[in-house]
Amino acid sequence: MAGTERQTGDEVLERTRLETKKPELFKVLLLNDDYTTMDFVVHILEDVFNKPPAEAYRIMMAVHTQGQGLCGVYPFEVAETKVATVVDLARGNGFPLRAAIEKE
Ligand code: TYC
Repeated sequence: MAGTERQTGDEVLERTRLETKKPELFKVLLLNDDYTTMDFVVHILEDVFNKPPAEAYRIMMAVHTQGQGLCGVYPFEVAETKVATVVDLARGNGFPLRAAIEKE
């Protein structure tokens, strides 16, 4: 029989459960440095990670005082794109800001 379905009499049993696997999720972390301005990091958190202003400021201060901070959790390709966007914007503005991906 073609495909993955199984047939018993008139019934076709579909293997729906096997096709609804959740994607693996990855954390995007911002890393502290001594040169990127606090204002620029807050803008990144608002514009790239869609954080409201107070939450963006809180995350920026967490990174500043603790070395790193969680910006969001995404499927791998989204996480990769967020990191690339952060690095592109930072380099374009002359800042060494870095971001990292970590498996959830
Ligand atoms: N430590 C930086 C400063 O004092 C601010 C900063 C915060 C930089 C968060 C990076 O991810 C960062 N200007």
